[in-house]
Amino acid sequence: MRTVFTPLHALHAPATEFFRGERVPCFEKVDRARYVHEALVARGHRVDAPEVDSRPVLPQVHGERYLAFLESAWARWLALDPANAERQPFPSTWPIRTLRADREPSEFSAQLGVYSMDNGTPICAGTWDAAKAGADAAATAARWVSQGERAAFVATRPPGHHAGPDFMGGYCFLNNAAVAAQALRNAGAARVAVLDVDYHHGNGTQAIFYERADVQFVSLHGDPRTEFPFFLGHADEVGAGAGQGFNLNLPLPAGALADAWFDALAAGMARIRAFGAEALVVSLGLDTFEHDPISKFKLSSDDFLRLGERVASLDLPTVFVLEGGYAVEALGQNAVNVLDGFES
Ligand code: SP5
Ligand code: ZN
Repeated sequence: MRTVFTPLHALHAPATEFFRGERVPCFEKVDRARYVHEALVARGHRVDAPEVDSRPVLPQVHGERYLAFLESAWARWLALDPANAERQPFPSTWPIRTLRADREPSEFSAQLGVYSMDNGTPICAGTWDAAKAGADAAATAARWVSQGERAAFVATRPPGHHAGPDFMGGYCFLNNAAVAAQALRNAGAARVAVLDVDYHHGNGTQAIFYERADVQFVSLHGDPRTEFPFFLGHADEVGAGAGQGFNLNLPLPAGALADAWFDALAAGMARIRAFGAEALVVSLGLDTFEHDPISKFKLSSDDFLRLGERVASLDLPTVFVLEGGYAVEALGQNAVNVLDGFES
């Protein structure tokens, strides 16, 4: 399969995140993409650099103010205090119920609260450049597929599916899957389906397309009653306005086994067929793996071959976008199993 990878992902290398009140090393590590890249090369997949600028697509899926904030965030953090170069900004105040997000504060740390859904998504000096390179990679894969490639894989980090129209969160900054879906639309696909198989609900992707009838969002994920992102991903979220009926959430209990997961996949795929999608984006999180350190589904490495086979049966031009997956040493094998299953 044609794949797109850039070493610029390594510019996003924050040191720590908060976990149970402590700072711990980030789960979303630079090594994730290194392992995936190594496995792609070892198993004979063609790897190219991004060759499309995603800038024209970004404002179609994110707000301009959010984009401007994200691009300038590190410089503004440094402007507060040069010693901040050795520290990471985290939000500490959020405009939740009764507070106003429409009056954007001028203070950087307050804006950080406006544009973040959690305090688990650290920014560092290279975050914008890495995230932008990842979005470029997604736009590149979409172009290849719209020009006739059967499928392409975006081997990128940081991930994207928690990033909403105007906020970051869940280790995500720019929504790469949304960029790919929008780029496929721009290239002429009338209807695009996004199938999100990450352990966590893709709240950002859902929010971006929630009122649209041209992009269907279908997600399998840990039940938000117990699993991050907690505040979206329930089965009663079906889309709104023109988008009503084009959003399908299939939450499964933490601990769900592979058989239940594949049954839900079949239900999601039936809806994609009924929608009449002309192209498919797969938000390929591999944190459904049985040994993932932060997730609770039980898929084996062989199950990822099966996943690839099942997705191929939709017979659609397909862009795979890497999302989560924190069992780092197994990530390359598991990701490439999906691609090899797809091509088998
Ligand atoms: C893209 C993606 O997979 N983002 C996930 C973000 C999850 N952030 C919250 C992590 C909280 C970890 N809770 C772990 C419990 C382990 N016992
Ligand atoms: Zn995830």
